[in-house]
Order: sequence, then C-alpha cells, then structure tokens
Amino acid sequence: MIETDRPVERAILVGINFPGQEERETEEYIDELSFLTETAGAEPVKRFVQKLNIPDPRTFVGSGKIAEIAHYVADNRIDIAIFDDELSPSQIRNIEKTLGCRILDRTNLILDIFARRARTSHARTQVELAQYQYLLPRLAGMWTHLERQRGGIGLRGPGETEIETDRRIIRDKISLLKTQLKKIDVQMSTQRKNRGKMVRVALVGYTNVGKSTLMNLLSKSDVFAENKLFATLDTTVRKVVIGNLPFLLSDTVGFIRKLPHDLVKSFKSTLDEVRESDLLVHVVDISHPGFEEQIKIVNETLRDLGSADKPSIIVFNKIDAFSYDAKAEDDLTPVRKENYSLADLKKTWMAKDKNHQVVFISAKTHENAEELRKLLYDEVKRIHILRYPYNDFLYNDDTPRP
Ligand SMILES: Nc1nc2c(ncn2[C@@H]2O[C@H](COP(=O)(O)OP(=O)(O)OP(=O)(O)O)[C@@H](O)[C@H]2O)c(=O)[nH]1
Ligand SMILES: [Mg+2]
Repeated sequence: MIETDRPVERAILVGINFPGQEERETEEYIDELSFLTETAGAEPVKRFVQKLNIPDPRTFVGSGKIAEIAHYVADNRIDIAIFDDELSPSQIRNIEKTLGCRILDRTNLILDIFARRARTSHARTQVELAQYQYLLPRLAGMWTHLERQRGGIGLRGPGETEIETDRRIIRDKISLLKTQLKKIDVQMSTQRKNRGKMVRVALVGYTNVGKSTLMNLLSKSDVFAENKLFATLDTTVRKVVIGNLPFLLSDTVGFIRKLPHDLVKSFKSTLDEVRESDLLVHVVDISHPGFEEQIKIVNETLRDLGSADKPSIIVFNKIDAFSYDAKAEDDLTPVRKENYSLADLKKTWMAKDKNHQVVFISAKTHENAEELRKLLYDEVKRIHILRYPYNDFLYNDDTPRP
C-alpha cells in the first residue's frame, strides 16, 4: 500500500450537548469523533460544543457559535469542520458559506473510513453504493459550491440542468451497483450453504473492542487487528476446533453509534453472516468508559438486523487494561460507575443478565481464555445436538473435553 505524502489536514470538531446528556457523555461522543477523524487521516485540532435543545435548522449550532467557529477557522488554517450528527443539505450549504472550509458530518466521515478500508471488490461495491446514496440528495449543495468556486459564472439555469444530469448518472450508478451486489449476494449465500453441517458462531460488537484479536486467539489465524476504528470490513470465516468439536467462527465489521442507515443496508451480505449464525459472541471492551452504552448500541443494531433473539454469550474483553477509582473506606460520597472494581462488575452483570453466559477475558494476555473455550464448547455442543439430533459422530461421552 502506498501512502501519499499529503500534508495532514487540520480539523475542528463540532458537537451538541443535548438536554439530559451529561457533559461527560458529550465529551465521550466527541472523543469518538476525534478517533474517527484520526482514523480517516486528519488531525483534530480543536473541539466546539454547544448546549442546545435541538440542532439549529440553519447552521446546526447557533449563529453566535458559528461566528466564533468561523473566526477560529480563519485564524488557524483549518481545512475541515466535522460535525457529530448528520447534516441536512441546506445546513451543509449554510455552514460552508460561513466557515469557508470543507464540511463533513459524522455519516460522511464514517463512509470515508469505510471507503479507505475496503480491500475486496465486494466491500468496495458495498461502500460505493452507500456513498452514492448519501450523495444523491446532497447534489444541489455541492453544485452551489462549484458555482462559487468558478466565481458565479454559469448562473442558475445551466446549473440546475447539470444537477439533473448528475442525478441521473448517480441513479444509474446506484442501480448498477445494486445489481452487482445482488449477484455477489447469491454467490455468497451459495458458498455459505456449501459449508456443511457445522454450527456457526459470529463475533459481534462495537468497533475496536478486540473481535479480530479474539478471532486470532481462538482460531490461531492471522486476521488484521489494530487500534483504529473499522479495521475489519470483510467477513472472515474460520473453522475452529475445541476438544473434538468443530464449528465455524466469523469475524465481521464492528458497529458504532449512529451507523449510517444506508451503510447497514448496503452491507447486507456481509451482515448476513450475523443473521444466519446460530450463536453470537458479543465482545465488549470493558476498559472503555462508555462500554455500557456500546452494549446498548450493539443490541439495537442486532435488533435492526433481526438477530436480537439469537443465543449469545457476552465476552468482556481487555480486563488487562481495566482500571477503576477505588473508594476509600471513609469516603461517604455515593458510589459512581467509575468506582466499580472488576469483581463488582462481574457480580452486577451475572445478576443482571440471567439469559446470557458471561465471561471476562483478555484476548491480549490470554487470561481466562480457557474459561471462554469451555463456555463455547458447551454452547456449541448444545446447539449442535438441537440442530443435528441424528448426527452424533462428532463426539461421544468418552471423548475428552477441553
Ligand atoms: N489491552 C488490550 N488490548 C486489546 C485486547 N484485545 C484487543 N486489544 C487491542 O484493541 C485494538 C482493537 O483490536 P481489534 O481486534 O482490531 O478490534 P476489532 O473489534 O476487530 O475492531 P474493528 O475490526 O476495527 O471493529 C487493537 O489495538 C488490539 O491490540 C485486550 O484484551 N487487551
Ligand atoms: Mg476487526
């Protein structure tokens, strides 16, 4: 892979602190936006947060705030302003006019990262479809932008015509990509059917929680893992054997807060792996301060995929990186989230979630990996017996267990 030596673009981040949202929460959201920005290859230079009930319909943040941001942009050589929510076409137009730099919203940023990360033609086709779908309603705004760059020549009439031409080209492109994806879908579903009688287990979870690292640990394979968001876009499937029991394990794209809807739709065949699996292994990064909200978002996304009711195991990963503020004995202030120790969290989760098996591990140091293997063995065996009651050649009670 050749990286070109473009100077790193300087970005500012803009978010809203909505009613009912703690400041700490908003900070965490902007932290994530900042991580996304770095993953996309730009440098986050400054953050602007405003308390608002709803986003301003014209400029997302209020007019005073946008003027303050405009000053900062002018004084500090800012290339891009990145907004934490999806902007409407007219908001993009208005903000661009005021700030005079490139405007990106969260959706656009995520699409950009997916586009950079897509390696196979399948992933590229899926991302491209989502990108065109995002672009279609926003063409008018882009045209104004081009017009302005040309110093206003071209006037209104011809401009509108060109938008129509562009729209038609993009619509054609969208339907072409959809046809291509349908073909790929058919191929992939045939491939999946040919895998024979094996229980299928899917690793799911928020992005960057350690799914690929866990895949490598369990399958002794070498899947790409790194400390960036969306390191994995394509699904990898490996045969794993625990004790005498083989099953298929798949690693797939991670979820995130406000995952663009078009992206979820166009990643249908990638996510079919999740939809068609027999068991979900929901990986959670317990060292992340927002892990509880991440669990919620993953569960919502699973519900969207129609996979919320599948049997699942919750794996709390990264226990080696977990830290907490131990409270002194004589400290009488109320216990807060950050005062919970790992033992406290274990107790709480096991009590709270009686429907799921829970295990605490480190995919990095392999701590408790055996406990997870044992749990997987039991669950897969249970499902295997339910699904293939007459197929008992895989094990009998004399064979060794892990
Ligand atoms: N400290 C610690 N780091 C871990 C652990 N497991 C994974 N990591 C690190 O977390 C980062 C993300 O790991 P990945 O395995 O790429 O995570 P993923 O869930 O596959 O991420 P995406 O594919 O980007 O959604 C990497 O830098 C890993 O080295 C762990 O148990 N402890
Ligand atoms: Mg991964």
